[in-house]
Amino acid sequence: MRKLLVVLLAMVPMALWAQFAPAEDQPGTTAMHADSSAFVAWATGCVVERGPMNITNPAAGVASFGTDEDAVGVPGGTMAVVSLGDGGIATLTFRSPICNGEGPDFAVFENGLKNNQTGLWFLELGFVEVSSDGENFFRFPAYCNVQTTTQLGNGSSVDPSLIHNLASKYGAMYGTPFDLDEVPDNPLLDKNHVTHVRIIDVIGNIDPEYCTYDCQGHIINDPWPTPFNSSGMDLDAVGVIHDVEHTPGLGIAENGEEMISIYPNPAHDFIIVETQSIASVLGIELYNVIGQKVLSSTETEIKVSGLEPGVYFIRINCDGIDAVHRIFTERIIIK
Ligand SMILES: [Ca+2]
Ligand SMILES: [Ca+2]
Ligand SMILES: [Ca+2]
Repeated sequence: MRKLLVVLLAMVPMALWAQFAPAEDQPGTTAMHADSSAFVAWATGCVVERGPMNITNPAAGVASFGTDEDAVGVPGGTMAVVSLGDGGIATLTFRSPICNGEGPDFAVFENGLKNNQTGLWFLELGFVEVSSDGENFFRFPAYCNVQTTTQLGNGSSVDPSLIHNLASKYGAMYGTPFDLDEVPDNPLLDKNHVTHVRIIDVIGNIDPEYCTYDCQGHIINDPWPTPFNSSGMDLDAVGVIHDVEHTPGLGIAENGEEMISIYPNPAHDFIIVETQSIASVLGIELYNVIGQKVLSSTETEIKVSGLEPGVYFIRINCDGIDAVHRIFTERIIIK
């Protein structure tokens, strides 16, 4: 009886943690194989800003395994990757912008490895951010419920079900899916026109001086140090599930015209929002470049002569005649 109680008590902390989808070889996984027919395109461009091999010893130099090209196109597997180093950043671009369809919209591939002794996985995690203008990036709320008392070392393994919304949750050739619905709405992000995906290596050191945090404020414990040329997250590919090119009708009315047109742009005294096949405009808002709302209206003719000249974003919230709710964001200049 006492033994049972001990076992039950030991399970309590586990029950407090939200558990997420399990490893790719378990039922209920969300892992997506590289050959999945769900992928309609792959990243066409990648620029990596390498991080140090060891953030506590930058003089030793940066990660150097692979090249930016290794993250472009289809996944190549374990060795066809670019290593980011501690805190390194990869910014990927696409021929057609990613849009927010039903379920996951893209997936990130890394070269995680199963440890057959522990049954757990060696994973080098990365934060994932998206942008619809290449300037303002928005992070997927990341969860990592791995313990934070003992530093995971190189080669250590963890249970992927403790991890959510971090790249490299799964092993080589299996993508980790990301659903744009999970990024909090922001007027500076058009989820139906995502042009950039950014992956940022989770440093993994649990020392508060160097650590990184998940969205709950938990330190992310990730294998560290990895003081060699393949340091940090090893990016293989980014696969697109929903993009504008493969989603006919997104923002286009039945007669082939854009559903929203905004003019004049640049504007001086007023902006006119013209709609096509829109049942109702629920609201129009104008934001400055730092995301402050400067104006809101339900009129489609908006007086802007009182605003400081500069770059703004107009956000139009509406229902189409097809009963689909849409948000359009456009950059406008006020002179
Ligand atoms: Ca989606
Ligand atoms: Ca790392
Ligand atoms: Ca690595």
